[in-house]
Amino acid sequence: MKTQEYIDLDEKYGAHNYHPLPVVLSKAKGVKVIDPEGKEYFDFLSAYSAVNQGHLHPKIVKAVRDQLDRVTLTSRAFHNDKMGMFLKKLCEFTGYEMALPMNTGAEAVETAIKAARRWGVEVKGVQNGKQEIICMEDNFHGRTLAAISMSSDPDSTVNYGPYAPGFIRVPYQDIKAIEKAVTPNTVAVILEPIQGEAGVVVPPEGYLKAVRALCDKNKMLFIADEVQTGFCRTGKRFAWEHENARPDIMCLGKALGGGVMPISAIVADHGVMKVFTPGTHGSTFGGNPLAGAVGIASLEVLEEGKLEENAERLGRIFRDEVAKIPCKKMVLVRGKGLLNAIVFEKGFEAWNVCLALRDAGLLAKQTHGNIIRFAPPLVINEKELREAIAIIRSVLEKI
Ligand code: IF1
Repeated sequence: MKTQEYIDLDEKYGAHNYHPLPVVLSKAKGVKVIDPEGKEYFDFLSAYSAVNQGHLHPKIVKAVRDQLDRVTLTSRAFHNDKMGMFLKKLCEFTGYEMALPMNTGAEAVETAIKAARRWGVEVKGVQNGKQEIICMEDNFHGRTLAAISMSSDPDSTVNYGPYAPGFIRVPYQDIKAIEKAVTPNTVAVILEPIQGEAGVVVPPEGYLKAVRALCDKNKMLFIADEVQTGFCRTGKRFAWEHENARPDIMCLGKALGGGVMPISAIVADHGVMKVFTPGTHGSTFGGNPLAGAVGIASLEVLEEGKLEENAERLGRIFRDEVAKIPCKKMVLVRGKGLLNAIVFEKGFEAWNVCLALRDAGLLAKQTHGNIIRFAPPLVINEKELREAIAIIRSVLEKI
C-alpha cells in the first residue's frame, strides 16, 4: 500500500481527534524514520520526547526480546521478578526513595494529584474535599478529566464538563500569583519546569527555586510534571536540576518506556509515598515485567550514553545556528538542551513550513499555529544535527 491509502484508512475508521502531518511512517532506526515509499526523514519530534534513546535502540530491543521468552504480565496481585529491580534503578537514577509505576503520563499526573490530596488530609490536616492544588495557565498535563480540569486550552476542555474541582489556576512564571493563591487548604503546586505544549516556554532563572521555597514556607508539595522535560531532554537528567529545585513528587513517562511501550511513574520520598496503602491506587498494567525489563534498559541507555551532556552541547549548537538563519518571519529560537522551538510572527501559519520540512526530509510539528517544536532523539550526533540544520535553513530561507 501507498502513503495516501494508509491515510485514507485512518480517516475512514479512526476518530478524527488528531490532525497529523500527511506522512506515514512504517520503519525507523535511530534518529531516522522511513515512509512506505522508502523516503527517509530526520525525526525531530521523537514522539513528543518519548524516543529520547532513538528508535529501536539495540539494547532496548534486546531487553524486549529476552523478556518475551519469560513473562510479560502478572498484574499486581502477585510479585514479579522485574518490577523491584526496575523501581530500584529508577529511584537511583532520580534520587528518590520510592516509585509508583503506571503506564501513561496522564496516569502519572493523576497519581501525583491523588498522592497530594491524601497527603493534604493525612499529613497536613486539611479536611477531605477541601484540598486545593495550584496549577498554571497554558499547562499540559494530559487528557484525563483531572488533567483537563487544570487546562486553560479550549481545545482540551470544551464541552467536557463538569470539570474536577479543587484546581486554582495562576499565570506561569509569576511567583506572586502563586503566593496570592495560597490558602490553608492548598496541598500542592503542580507545574511543568518548561512548558512543552505552550511552545517550549522556559521560565526565568530563579522561578523554580522560588516555587520550591514557597512550597516549603506554606507546607505544600511541589509537583514537577517532567513527563516531557525529563530523562536528559533539556540537558540535565531532569529540568528542575537547572535550578536545584528538587520537587516532592516528579511525574515521569514518555522516554521511561524507551520508545517501545507506555511506562510512567511518580517518584517521591517515604513521607509522601506512605499515603498509599493496599487497595488505594493501582493499574492492571503498571509495573508489569515487560515494562520492568524495558524500563531498566531505557535508563541504562540514558546513563551510558551520557545523553544529558549530548543534549546540552548539541542544543547550544542548534539554537546558535538556527538563530543565524535569515528568515523575516522568525521571531526567536528558544529552549534548553534538545527541547527547542522556533517562534514565528503571530498569525503566521507554521503548518506549511512543516510540510516543506517534510518534503526536505525532516519531520517536526507546529503548536499554536506559529511555533514549531524541534526535539530530535538525544542519540543524535553533531554531524547529523548539522545536516538537519542545513535542511531547516534551506526551508526557512525561502519564506
Ligand atoms: C497528545 C503536547 C507534548 C505532557 C506532560 C503529561 C502528558 C504530556 C508535560 C501526558 C503529554 C503530549 C501528549 C500528546 C502530545 C504531547 C504534547 F503537545 F500535547 F503537549 F509532548 F508536547 N505531562 N504530552 O507533555 O502524557 O498521557 O500522553 O502519556 O497527542 O496528546 P500521556
